[in-house]
Amino acid sequence: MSGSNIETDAVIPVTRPSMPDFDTYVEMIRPLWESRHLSNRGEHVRALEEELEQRLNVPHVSLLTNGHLALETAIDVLGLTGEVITTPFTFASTTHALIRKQITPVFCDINPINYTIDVNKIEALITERTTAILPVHVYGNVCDVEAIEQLAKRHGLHVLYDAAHAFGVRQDGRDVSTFGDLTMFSFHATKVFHTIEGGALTFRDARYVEAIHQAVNFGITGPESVESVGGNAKMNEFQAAMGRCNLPRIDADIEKRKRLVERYDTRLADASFLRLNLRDERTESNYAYYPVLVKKGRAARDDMMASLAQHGILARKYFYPLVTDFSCYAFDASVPNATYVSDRVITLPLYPDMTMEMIDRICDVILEGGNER
Ligand code: T4K
Repeated sequence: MSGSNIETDAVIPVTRPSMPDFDTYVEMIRPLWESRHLSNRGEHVRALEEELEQRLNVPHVSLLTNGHLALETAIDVLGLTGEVITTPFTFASTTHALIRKQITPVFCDINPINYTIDVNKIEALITERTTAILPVHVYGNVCDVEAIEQLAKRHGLHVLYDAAHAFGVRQDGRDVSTFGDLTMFSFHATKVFHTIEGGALTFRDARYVEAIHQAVNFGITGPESVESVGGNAKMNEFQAAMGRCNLPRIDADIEKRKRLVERYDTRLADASFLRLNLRDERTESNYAYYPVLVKKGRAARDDMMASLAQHGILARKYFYPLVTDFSCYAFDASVPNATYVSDRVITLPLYPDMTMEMIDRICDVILEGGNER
């Protein structure tokens, strides 16, 4: 045991943004003082879109203000209505986006293996009002993309992926950005790749390019023409410049994350009171999160959270409560696997600036209380 306590040890947050060299960012934004082209598809936004297309090996990337508006924009562009089948085990944004677009979310339980939507339970939820499936690659764990594609084809449904956590993740060598009709990414400060705030839609079908351009910029198609009722969801030049500084650093950051995850895995391997996140051999991970389940249940989980907090370790319960239990909704969904996971999950601190000593400090606290859990 390290003997650590909050009086003497620095606080360890659940995450911390990875920052580029300050001068590199300043050099990147300096020309903006001259050009004064600060937003509305400037040079950095266009360049970052191309750089991301190359990096993700996807035909099209459109940048947006943030991940949430990317979801709402995708719903508009795909013309979704009625009901959309989605997961309850996600961040508020996924469900909020549907409801804010007057769509009824229909909650499908998750699989207990990697916590993504249970494909075997989707078909029973399809009605004549269903227009799409909205799965989430939660923690960067990849959904059963082949089965979802087949199901969607059979029923004529759109597929919109929420890949907020999955930047750079590949399945059998194929980037997650290339699955479904549209895939949404979050480039929020807390994400593996960030543009301070930011988001993207990625896709293979060129016809979405113009539709997204209009949707994020008031439907404007020229100085004297407005062809659709779009909103405003444009990324600005300062965000894109941050992205251009961060993109060349991403492989090194993922490598650092990987080494930290390996340390957690080694230290916690014998903690029989925990279930660790399984990584699939087909998946090239981005090591975005380190979720563990405290098998015994919610009280034991909350107890572990409290003892971590006492030692200055600010883990989080991503995602508890389930969105179905939010006080702003009144959903009565039977989702036992999601409830099980949500009641037991803790996401431990993980970010590239962490040291092995910090991981050890966290594991010491967890293992010391282990027997009571
Ligand atoms: N879909 C899914 C599945 C998502 O997880 C998200 C976002 C979205 C959609 C929507 O994408 P965006 O519209 O956000 O692009 C955080 C993030 O704000 C949110 O982006 C993310 N998911 C979610 C999982 O985590 P909070 O409420 O937990 O953030 P907060 O402020 O408590 O910060 C968490 C930790 O990060 C703190 O310990 C402090 C640290 N932090 C945070 C910020 C903002 C920093 O060190 N610096 C910072 O600037 O939601």
